[in-house]
Amino acid sequence: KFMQTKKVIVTGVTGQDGSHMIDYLLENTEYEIYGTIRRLSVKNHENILHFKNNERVHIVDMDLNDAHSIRDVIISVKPDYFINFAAQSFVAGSWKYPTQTFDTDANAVLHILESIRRFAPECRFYNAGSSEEFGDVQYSPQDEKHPLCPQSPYAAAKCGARHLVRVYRESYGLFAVQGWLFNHEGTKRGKEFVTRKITKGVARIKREINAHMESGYQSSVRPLELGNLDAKRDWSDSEDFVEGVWLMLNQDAPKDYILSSNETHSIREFIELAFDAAGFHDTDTEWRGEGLEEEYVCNIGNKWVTLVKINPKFFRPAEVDLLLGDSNPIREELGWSPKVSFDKLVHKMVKFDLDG
Ligand code: G4F
Repeated sequence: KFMQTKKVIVTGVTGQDGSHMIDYLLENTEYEIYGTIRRLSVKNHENILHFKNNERVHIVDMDLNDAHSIRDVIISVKPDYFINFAAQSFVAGSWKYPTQTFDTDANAVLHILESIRRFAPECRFYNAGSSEEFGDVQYSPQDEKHPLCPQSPYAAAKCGARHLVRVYRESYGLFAVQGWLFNHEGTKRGKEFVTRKITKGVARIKREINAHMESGYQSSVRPLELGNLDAKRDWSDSEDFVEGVWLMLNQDAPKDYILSSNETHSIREFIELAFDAAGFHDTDTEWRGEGLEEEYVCNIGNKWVTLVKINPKFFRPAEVDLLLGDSNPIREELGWSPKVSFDKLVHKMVKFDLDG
């Protein structure tokens, strides 16, 4: 008997996670994939170019801020899975665009849930939840029972979406889950996020120094400007996480899980490791000064060059000081395990930016 192949809608495919999710589905399933994109005046298709012409991938127009467009896509595709990675995901930006953030990260989730309930009630739904929801953390490591203490409009929107997902699951029996994803990075990460900003900055500085060394002139290296270096994050590789998301979607009964590395590192440590990966050895580098005057410097040819300095413009109105996840439940219950360590992740990102 003819078995119709399953259909998966993935939103946010021009971003890091959506792009990796499509790669994962192409490699590990035979399903038809519908990647939704929002029309922009300037195309941002860099992360979808490699699968854009694959016959199993259909790129469709959909705008999360337009409930009609969500409904139309769900009615016409009749998906078996709907994976929502699209979001205003930059925490700092959420103070500048709080309404747009709430519309995209919370109200849009309500529109998706309503359309699934009405037109595709068997569809399994995943919404991208965030460790930012734990915010002002009460204890470490954070587990699935940790209270929601959002510190930004972004995190508040994600908490709103989490409640909606649970309410729709309990009210209508939808298979709807929302993981708590701790920070996840990689070579497709946007350059406004701190990890990519650092690895791109390291590569630029390395090139500038090399150029100056060749010309015998070293004075105009432009330092990398950052905000709060004391914050600690639990960083993983985004490619490891899309597998965890797929496991969550295919468990027997819907349950929300944490995805994390179970390690935490400060921004300062990320900086040190990234410069080290580019050949700036710790014997030549050091931190100097305090507070706004703090700098990371390097001795090059008996001359101290500033690599990193503080710019208060990157401080946030409220900060999440420490994130450290406990992802043991998904490891034990669904057999998920990350493959890329913190060290490997930093090396991979630096190498990519040095080569690029
Ligand atoms: O890289 P970030 O911008 O990521 P943040 O705010 O932790 O959020 C990311 O992870 C969340 C999961 O935990 C996701 F939900 C969210 O969508 C996003 O993917 O900032 C990390 C830390 C912050 O403490 C920030 O204050 O780095 C600090 N930081 C210091 N200087 C900086 C900078 N962050 C950025 N973006 N730029 C700086 O110059």
